[in-house]
Amino acid sequence: MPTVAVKWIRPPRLKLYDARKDSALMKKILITGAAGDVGGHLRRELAGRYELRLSDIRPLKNLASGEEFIRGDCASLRDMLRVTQGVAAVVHLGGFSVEGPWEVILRANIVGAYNAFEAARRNGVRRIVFASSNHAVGFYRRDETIDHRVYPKPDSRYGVSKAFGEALGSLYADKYGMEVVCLRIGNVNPRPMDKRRLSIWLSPRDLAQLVSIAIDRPGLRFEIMYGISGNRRRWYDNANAERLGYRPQDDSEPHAGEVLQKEKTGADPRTELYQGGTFVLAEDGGDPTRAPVKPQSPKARARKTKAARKRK
Ligand code: 15L
Repeated sequence: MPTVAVKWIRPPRLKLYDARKDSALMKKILITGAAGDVGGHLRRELAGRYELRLSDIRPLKNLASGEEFIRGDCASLRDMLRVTQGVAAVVHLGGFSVEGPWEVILRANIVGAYNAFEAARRNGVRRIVFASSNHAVGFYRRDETIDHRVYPKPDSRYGVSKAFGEALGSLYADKYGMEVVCLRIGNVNPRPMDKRRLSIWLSPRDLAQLVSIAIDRPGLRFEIMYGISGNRRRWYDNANAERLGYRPQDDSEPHAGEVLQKEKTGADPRTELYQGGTFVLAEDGGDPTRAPVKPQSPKARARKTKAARKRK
């Protein structure tokens, strides 16, 4: 039988597909409250992984490629309906981020959280990552280790608003089949700031890992994870986050020496007893390491915006 020479043509090398380079396949994610500190870290860490729609009551300049900005107030359902349109998931950071007067907490955090969930539901956005806080459980003592199943023990009106957001998430998951992940965030910072934060520190890259799990992990219904790094001094058993795939890369311990050396003594013993620290006593502010956040009435905000427009 005559032999036929078959020329071997090498098939073109298969390129591994990198969805991150193809914006058509990147998920579009909405981050509310994107102008805040946590939003800033998240934008940087998530750049290139998702298309980012950013929203805030404050204007946001210097957008990077892959980012768009739509101004919106989470206390307005109309605004929230506009900003949640056409996204794959919402990361709700918006609201007032420390203890404040009831009217402010009510508007920004209680009404704000409701609007975020309700607008997502009406627009068919199934997944929501809700930025809860360690202050939802701040009245647990520091000599206790708590996990995701404990009942809330808020240390402030702010903490109550976070427990409310978690409860809302549970309702929207059970009643409407939404997929909700609540992150009880400790303190996001490039480095831990004080003794309490050695226990609840969350590095920006660990934050991004948690948020990515919360956005991408299939088959979730309602979950609570603690937003902390792998701190040796933690007060939380974060087994639920680990079960969902979280492998923290950072631990506050290497910073402990420096932090403890700078720690001022003489704090009120009640703030030392509880995980929430100064929030357990605070009537305003709650976080002495932050510049006071001034609550603004809608009227004052409108005046400011008008003045800024005139200046342009
Ligand atoms: C929070 O929930 C606040 O948003 C943040 O500003 C810090 O105060 C943090 O808690 C904390 O407990 O350190």
